[in-house]
Amino acid sequence: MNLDSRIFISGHRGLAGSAIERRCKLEGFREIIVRTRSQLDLRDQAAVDEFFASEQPDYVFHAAGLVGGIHANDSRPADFITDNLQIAVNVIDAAWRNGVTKLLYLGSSCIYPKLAPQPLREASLLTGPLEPTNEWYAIAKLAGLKMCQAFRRQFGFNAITLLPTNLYGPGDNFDLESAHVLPALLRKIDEAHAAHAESVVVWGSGTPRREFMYADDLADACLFAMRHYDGEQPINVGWGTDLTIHELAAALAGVVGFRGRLEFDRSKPDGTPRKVLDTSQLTGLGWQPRVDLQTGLTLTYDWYRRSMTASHAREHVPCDSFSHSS
Ligand code: GFB
Repeated sequence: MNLDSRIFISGHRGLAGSAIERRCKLEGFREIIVRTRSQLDLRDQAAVDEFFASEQPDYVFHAAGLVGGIHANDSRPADFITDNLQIAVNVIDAAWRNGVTKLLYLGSSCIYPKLAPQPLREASLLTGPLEPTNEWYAIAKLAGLKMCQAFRRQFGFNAITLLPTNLYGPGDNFDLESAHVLPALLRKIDEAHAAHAESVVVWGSGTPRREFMYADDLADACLFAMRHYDGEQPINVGWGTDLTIHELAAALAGVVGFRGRLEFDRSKPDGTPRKVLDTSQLTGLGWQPRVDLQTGLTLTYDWYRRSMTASHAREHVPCDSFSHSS
């Protein structure tokens, strides 16, 4: 891969994809190809084939997908399995068919069996029942992972898979119904603080444990793996350390400066009790994450405040003096 390589980043407006695009620009790549969902619907096979035939990318970072937190996954099973299957099949097939040199496919730590031994090792994939709240998404992502392996075996296509832990950072989704836990709690705590509320509601018992990695660290791992890993087996990407949802909420309250109470709504699902990754494969190749949780939370909150302030400013500017781009 060199600075004139043609690089397609699918899902460049998402949390992972936007971090990968940010990193590729920082490194000075001159041919970064991106498409919004309205420009290219990755569920449309003919459109994807036509895109790859005309754009001829050399490398693909596949970060697109229908993603969401526990509530979104649990309430939209058909969307999560169908969209993610269609996207994976279309992109992987068209990439191989159009001579892409190497494709990096992003899975997720939530595709492991619900009760796999912790920390999660890549060999545990497909060894037990999945977490019911997101098995639809997990099955689709596992199918994409298996497709990468099948195209390597049958056609020699260099497709690799990374399995990141729960990500967070600038560009995350803060919609309370579809968001992951970290951005959802950050927003709820920020709004409780601004409203001088006495408490904030945390879903579930607060006892599940989660691992979190700053999105720019994932982008760094993606560039590293694209350059240095050519194996068939998926590789975990994370810190290998976790904390309870309760501890996360307390850490977020500390960053925001909220001193109210945390209340736990046990009518909401806890999901998988724990999913901390064994990161020895990737560290064995020489990669380490760099942004620790406290630093990452502070950076994310700073970004969140700036982007909320900007959007409020947009809302209050008379629309004839503000050009709306589609
Ligand atoms: O990030 P999250 O929604 O999904 O985390 P998973 C869910 C955990 O956080 C559950 C608790 O234990 C929730 O009870 N939680 C507490 C909250 N408050 C909130 C809140 O306000 N919003 C949310 N969303 N959770 C996801 C998968 O699993 O992991 C996705 O569903 C994806 O497919 C992602 O793979 C990485 O971590 O349980």
